[in-house]
Amino acid sequence: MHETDVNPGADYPDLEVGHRKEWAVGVPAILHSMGPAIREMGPVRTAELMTAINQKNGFDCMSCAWPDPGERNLLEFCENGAKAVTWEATPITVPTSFWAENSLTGLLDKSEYWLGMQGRLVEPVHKPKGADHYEPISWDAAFALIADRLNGLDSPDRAAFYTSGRTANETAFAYQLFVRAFGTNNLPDCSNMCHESTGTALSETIGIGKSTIAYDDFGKAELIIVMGQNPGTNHPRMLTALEEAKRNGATIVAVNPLPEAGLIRYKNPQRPRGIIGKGTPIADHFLQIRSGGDMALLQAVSKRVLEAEDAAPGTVLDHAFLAEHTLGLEAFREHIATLDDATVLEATGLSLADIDLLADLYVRSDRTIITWAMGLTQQKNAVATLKELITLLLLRGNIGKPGAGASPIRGHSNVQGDRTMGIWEQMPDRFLDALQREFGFDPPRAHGFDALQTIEGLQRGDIDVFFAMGGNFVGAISDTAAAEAAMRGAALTVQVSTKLNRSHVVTGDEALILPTLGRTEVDLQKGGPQFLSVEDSVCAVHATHGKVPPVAPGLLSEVAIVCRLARATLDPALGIDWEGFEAEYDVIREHISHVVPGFERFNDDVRRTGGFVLPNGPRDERRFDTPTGKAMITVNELEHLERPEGRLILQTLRSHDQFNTTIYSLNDRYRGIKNGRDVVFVNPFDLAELGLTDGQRVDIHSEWRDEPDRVLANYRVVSYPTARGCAAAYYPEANVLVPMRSAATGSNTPVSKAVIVRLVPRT
Ligand SMILES: Nc1nc2c(c(=O)[nH]1)N[C@H]1C(S)=C(S)[C@@H](COP(=O)(O)OP(=O)(O)OC[C@H]3O[C@@H](n4cnc5c(=O)[nH]c(N)nc54)[C@H](O)[C@@H]3O)O[C@H]1N2
Ligand SMILES: Nc1nc2c(c(=O)[nH]1)N[C@H]1C(S)=C(S)[C@@H](COP(=O)(O)OP(=O)(O)OC[C@H]3O[C@@H](n4cnc5c(=O)[nH]c(N)nc54)[C@H](O)[C@@H]3O)O[C@H]1N2
Ligand SMILES: [Mo]
Repeated sequence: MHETDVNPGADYPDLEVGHRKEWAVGVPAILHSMGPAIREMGPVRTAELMTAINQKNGFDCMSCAWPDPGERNLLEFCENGAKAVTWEATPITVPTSFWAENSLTGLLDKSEYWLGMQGRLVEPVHKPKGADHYEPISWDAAFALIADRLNGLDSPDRAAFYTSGRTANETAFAYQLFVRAFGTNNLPDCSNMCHESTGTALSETIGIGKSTIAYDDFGKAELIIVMGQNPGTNHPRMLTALEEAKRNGATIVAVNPLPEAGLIRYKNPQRPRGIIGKGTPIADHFLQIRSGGDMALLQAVSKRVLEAEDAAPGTVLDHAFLAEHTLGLEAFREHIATLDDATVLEATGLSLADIDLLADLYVRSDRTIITWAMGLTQQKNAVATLKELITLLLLRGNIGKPGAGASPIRGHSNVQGDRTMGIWEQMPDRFLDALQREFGFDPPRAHGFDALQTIEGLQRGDIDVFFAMGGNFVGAISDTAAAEAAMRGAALTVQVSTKLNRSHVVTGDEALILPTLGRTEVDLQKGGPQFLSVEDSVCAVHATHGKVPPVAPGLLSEVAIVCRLARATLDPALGIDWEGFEAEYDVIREHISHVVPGFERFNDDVRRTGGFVLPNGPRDERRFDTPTGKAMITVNELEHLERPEGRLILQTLRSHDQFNTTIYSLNDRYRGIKNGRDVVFVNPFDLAELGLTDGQRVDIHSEWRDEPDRVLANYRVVSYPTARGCAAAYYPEANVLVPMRSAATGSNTPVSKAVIVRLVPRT
């Protein structure tokens, strides 16, 4: 493989490595965030947008799925929210001349950063078969073309319809309806690469794949364990909630291979004390775990909980809860008794004192919340790890009581809502039955393809049409070279997008780009201005209203695109009122209220200030909708990564100035990186052991049986206090190191957080 094939623009001559920061957010961060906005958008548009983010009549910030507090600050956003808004609301647009001036071959050499910086997409464009350029096309011709190709397929299953998690509820519902009426369940989404392991583990154990807490529970917790998550960068407003919890007396423990800035210290920009001084130390305890060691840690803590109960019977376990609501305790007790401390120490890299401390804190706390994100979900053993996390909570009845619970922190701002609306390749029959009752057609029942299966389907030649509602599929999925080769095998690829990215330049024979409105923009339809809605990490649904005029005339909303495509493609005899949907989104909401539980009064509830919270069995009434009707305490064989001699465990993660595959700048301020992304963070003791030095240039090799090494060439080694034996590099560049077959057991999520690598000095 040619090393720059899939990582264009990866040369950073001005790379600087400075000191990492111990604190996060604070006033410098907010100032940082306003600079680019004011420069690009001017002070008036900036003020208009920044005062509308996450406000009651404003728009929902698209930077993450962190919930809004009941009481909102005037500026209810973070530095990274401001970056996301500026990135979308830029007045810069891609001119028509761009398409004639830039061939696809030329664009293949551009970085994600460069592509994103070209501005907003404003006209539909088409790349004909055999051509090396996109050229403008009318909306009607574009829809007619896609309809023609879809209806020409031998089977609807020869098309796949991807969704990225920014898509709002109403759009998602209309989109899955179109796809199922067309006849397939091939609905891969970004969640397959993200929190799928959470959905799988929680559905099996507690009967719902979502958080069991409400926002207010943070303020009531005695202990909060933050595992595998970097809130200072990815969910900055969570730090405010953690700070409040601390003020109320909570103890906070961070479990992470990296000492992430926000977890260590936080300066709250909303309060005077946050402006001066050193800020609040957030984590009381930091357990610097080895990558992939969480399953062992959770089992070890559960074992200690059971031992504490044996030492003082009746005082540690929540016996009433366990007897009434759970199954499986005895088998678990037997299994966990065999857990051996030596294996745990090896797997976690922690000391016995660390583990005893966490167990002691947990046994003493009556209300514990555990939060997590990608550090736990993107592991080979992710599903088993998360089942162990649930067991630990169940032992002391920490589900369905105030201040306690399991709290996956979602990534994309509506990734959770998209699932609620039916974006899933394996929606259960009760949803499909409801769809059938409401619309009178037979939805397909066979499960469709998830994200990795879609790439495999493309590789086998089983998929001809790939359609993406947002996102950057080839940029985000693992095994970049294989994914790109597969995508090139499609007959037609279609991207509905706000900005250019890699997925627009790696196309099928024929390709289309359909530009769309962003969340910040006013969405005017026949029925007047429309609003949309989203669901956050704690199952609260609220409206999002565009604020500024669209960046260009002629842009269609995502809803309009779905509705017009559906009208062009589907038999009108189906009788679905696509025209009505497009004119007035209340019509879509009315249908949702008949299909999706919890949305019965959707049109009223969504208009209430602050929206509404969806029902949640475990949280509301300790009801567990598993096949047994009980929460399941499971038995899982401990799995952990063996690290061969001379190798490191590499995780791929986000810098502070990126949103997934969107690169805002080449800096990662909290980690001390400037003007470059070609860095690999390694513990100084490991460097010494490997005979490497800080600043040295290396090739990162990932080794897989029966295939040549995968190589990420010419990276700068950065000596960094990560856990021993671990390393880190930025996603998406490092996707080349992860083969498709490296996926989590049970959820098929790419193992992005644990790649065994060898660092080879450049000569
Ligand atoms: N600004 C910004 N905000 C975002 C995003 C963004 O790219 N930029 N992305 C959004 C999306 S889609 C998502 S899913 C979320 C992602 O939010 P995060 O999950 O916080 O994102 P990552 O950068 O992948 O960070 C993973 C964290 O897990 C730790 N980790 C890695 N391996 C292990 C392990 O084995 N055990 C433990 N305990 N920890 C480990 C890493 O050190 C790191 O701190 O953020 C969302 N918000
Ligand atoms: N190695 C590695 N790989 C990973 C991860 C990792 O940690 N490591 N993380 C995984 C995770 S958690 C996720 S969620 C996926 C992300 O996968 P995706 O969701 O597919 O990727 P994004 O980079 O978020 O998509 C960005 C693109 O979305 C489009 N866009 C932005 N706003 C809108 C909008 O309002 N409407 C429409 N239609 N388009 C819009 C823009 O064109 C932009 O270029 O990546 C996964 N891949
Ligand atoms: Mo994500």
